Amino acid sequence: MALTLIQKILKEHLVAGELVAGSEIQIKIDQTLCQDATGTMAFLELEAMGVPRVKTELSIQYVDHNTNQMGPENANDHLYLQSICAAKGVRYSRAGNGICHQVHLERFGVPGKTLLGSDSHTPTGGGIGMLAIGAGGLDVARAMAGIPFKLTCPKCIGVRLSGRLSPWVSAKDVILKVLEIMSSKGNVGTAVEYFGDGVKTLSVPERATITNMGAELGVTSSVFPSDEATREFLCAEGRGDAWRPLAADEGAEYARVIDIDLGALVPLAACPSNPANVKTVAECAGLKVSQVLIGSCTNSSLKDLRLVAAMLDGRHVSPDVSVGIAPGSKQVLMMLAQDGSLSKLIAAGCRILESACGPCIGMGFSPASGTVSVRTFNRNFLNRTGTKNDQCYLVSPATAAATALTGTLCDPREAAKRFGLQEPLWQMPEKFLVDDSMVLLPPDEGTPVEIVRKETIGEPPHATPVPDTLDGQIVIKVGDRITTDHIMPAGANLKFRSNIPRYAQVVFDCFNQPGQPTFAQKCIALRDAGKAAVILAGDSYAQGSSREHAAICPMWLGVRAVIARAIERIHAANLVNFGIVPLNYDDAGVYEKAEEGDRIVIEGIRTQLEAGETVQAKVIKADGTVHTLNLRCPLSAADRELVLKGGALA
Ligand code: MIC
Ligand code: SF4
Repeated sequence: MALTLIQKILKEHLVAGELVAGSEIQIKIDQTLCQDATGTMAFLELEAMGVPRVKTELSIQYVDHNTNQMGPENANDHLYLQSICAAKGVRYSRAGNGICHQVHLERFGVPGKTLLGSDSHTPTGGGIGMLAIGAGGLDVARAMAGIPFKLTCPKCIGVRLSGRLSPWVSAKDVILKVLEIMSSKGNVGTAVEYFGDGVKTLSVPERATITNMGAELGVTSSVFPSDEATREFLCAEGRGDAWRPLAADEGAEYARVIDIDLGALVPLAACPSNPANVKTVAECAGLKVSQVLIGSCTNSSLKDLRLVAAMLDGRHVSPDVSVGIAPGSKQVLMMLAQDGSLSKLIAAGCRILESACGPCIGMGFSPASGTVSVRTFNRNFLNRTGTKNDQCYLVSPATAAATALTGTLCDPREAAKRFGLQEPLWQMPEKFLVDDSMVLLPPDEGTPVEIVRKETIGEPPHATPVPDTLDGQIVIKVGDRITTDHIMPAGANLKFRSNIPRYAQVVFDCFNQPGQPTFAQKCIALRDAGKAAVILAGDSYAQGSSREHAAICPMWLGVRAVIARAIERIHAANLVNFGIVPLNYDDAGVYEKAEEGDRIVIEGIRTQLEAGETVQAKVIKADGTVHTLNLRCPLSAADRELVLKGGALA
């Protein structure tokens, strides 16, 4: 049978199950990556599992998220991570070396290999033909321990690219188009594969922008074939021996094919506050902008930043706009410095940030109240910038540079006319500047290593078994497309990632009202009374990040079930890992019948889940009225057993 590229890689790594879309399979993981904001918990979990040394071909820990906050927490995390990596046989990429996905693509990714990362944008690796998947920290810890990764065999969607991008239109516009077509919800259980004549016109950095933002579709992964362009990129990185050609079989069948003529695309923007809320830049043109930020794992490659430098060369950014640039890696920053692009950017008035996630995760650069921020990033979820009711637009580097020059959201083709710009030709460097001195190799096995555990490094908590009857309260009722940024805010709170009791205080903070008990306080009151807390949500619950804290912290507060129309893949797995029962409903009446504050009772929840997927719950109103809710636990028998035990760590 003719296989898609994703099916081929899955087949090579299959450990259990059958390659039938929708069924549960287990695959061998070749490489893992962690970043610091999820990594401390992943390594604490690995320690709790009693694993002496990792069993993968390559495991690496990056420090790119929590790099520069006030207080000792970030630096304490770094010390713990550096020492635990040395002890467990893991490479350690120091702060300043760059954003995990950019560095991994440059230095470690290998076509045809599997990569599991504790970050939702891990699929960036699909740009060189890897099957790269984002997961919660505990799943990555299990993979480091050599345990196969469990997933639903995805249904493959093919995106057939034809033609060639027109001047000033870029890879970001391609993925924004795909987001417009596929939207950011309803794609759980699918994966995207790019094919067609247009593929060869895209370089690896462009492909990586596209696979990176596949995370916003909510798909399991996105993959490009590995071809001449891939070989050229790997050779320029001095890693030509990692290359092998890979493509789908002739005649491979996709569940759906989306056709995109690259030549017909125009500059696009994702408008507030969802990456799939796409309009043409021309439609938004003229909007006054106060801030332009260029960087993030989506658009911080040498290609992207050289283009920006060329557009700003000899010009100055608008006096009304503050422009920040965060190069994706030390390699990118050094090459920009070497070829003079960096001084062009500085001369134009750009503020140069370190090679890290920075403002993408709310680390500074929050825009002024009520003003528009234009970013080359991948997420514009409400308040993610750190400013309440922010208005954040996601665009390509070319659109961002045009906006920086004019002070209004601007189509780069218009800016080109106005400033007499020519789109610079991108030529893959023959050799990238390779310097891996910021990646520390672990010492040989058996070398004694002292683990540095300062007072801000806590213990990973685990849940108790699910009780026979769940008796509790619906503590919060939220709508559709709740993101993990709503559940577990990052930014200023990100430094509490290694301290669960502290971080748990801000669960659902954006819904807390002044003078009213917070979500955390309500849950703790219930927990103290021996009652369970339950979350009720609409469609596509927990979009976005892989952060398992969105499960661990609610678990610590006593949340025992999440009832939602649908739950995103990574979060559903995180809930199971931490003993929270994920429950779905098909009938919209369920959402209507239950309100915040209602009592909820699931009698015999254990017996119900042991028997199958169907779960019946009762909602009891203050006046005594009772409604029955027909729910579904969308898990395999093994996962139902796991969640009943209190999750994987328990
Ligand atoms: C994000 O972009 O939201 C993050 C921060 O990289 C997260 C990981 C985290 O919350 O630590 C992600 O995308 O998984
Ligand atoms: Fe970092 Fe932003 Fe990428 Fe997340 S999306 S890994 S915060 S750059």
